[in-house]
Amino acid sequence: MDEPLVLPEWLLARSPRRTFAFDPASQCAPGLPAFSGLRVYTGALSEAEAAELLIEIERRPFLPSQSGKQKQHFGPRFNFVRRRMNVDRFAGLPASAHRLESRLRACVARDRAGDPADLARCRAALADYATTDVFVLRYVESERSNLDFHVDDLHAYGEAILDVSLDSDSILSFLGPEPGPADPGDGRACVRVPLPARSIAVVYGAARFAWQHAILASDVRGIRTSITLRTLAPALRETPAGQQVLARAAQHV
Ligand SMILES: O=C(O)CCC(=O)C(=O)O
Repeated sequence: MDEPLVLPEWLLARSPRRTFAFDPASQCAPGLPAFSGLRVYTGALSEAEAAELLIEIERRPFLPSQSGKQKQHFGPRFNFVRRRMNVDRFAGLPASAHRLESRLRACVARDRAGDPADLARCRAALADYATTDVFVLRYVESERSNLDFHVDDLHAYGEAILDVSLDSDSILSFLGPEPGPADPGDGRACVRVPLPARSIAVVYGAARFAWQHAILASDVRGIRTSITLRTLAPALRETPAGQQVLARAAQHV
């Protein structure tokens, strides 16, 4: 984005002195070594590839979603509160999901940046990953669409989460855990991660499990379309329903 990484006032009030920028060249937040578990690959898709994905997305209907967003979903449905999975209406994934997974894997295979232990953790998370769930989200600036801070459900989904940005630049904000007694008075750290159009990000490790993430309404310019790819949690994969999900995820719709 052209503008500096400015935090909205309510977030600044929560974390007055603890806001850090993520640097994709070194795959870390240089001011905050404790933040780990995120890699962003800028330019991972060509303009033609992003345009083709958007055309494919436009052919399918969007449904209204929370916080002014619209969505398309492919995968089993979850009742997160009751920890129930329903496979009935899951027929398969768009073929592009597997291509995006392969592209991310190729980026990670070439990656030499940052802390080798963090890179090893990323590779381990991907060794245990096969896309079973695709969420297309559309954000509209004039609707003040946003994604509230959350951790992706741990019972439903495995470690690695892949996030593809298609048509506009945005920022993914991460909010750290409450500081412990040894770290009093500083508030929660916030890491601001630029997600340019045509980038693919992968979240794992601490960023996946210990930090919450969000897309703030003030970080949406025009229309933003993202594709989030997830895998079934390991414990679910071993169940008969999980096996069905894996088999259906290999089918194309
Ligand atoms: O829209 C995005 O880029 C992020 C989506 C996401 O992280 C989520 O749905 O949990």
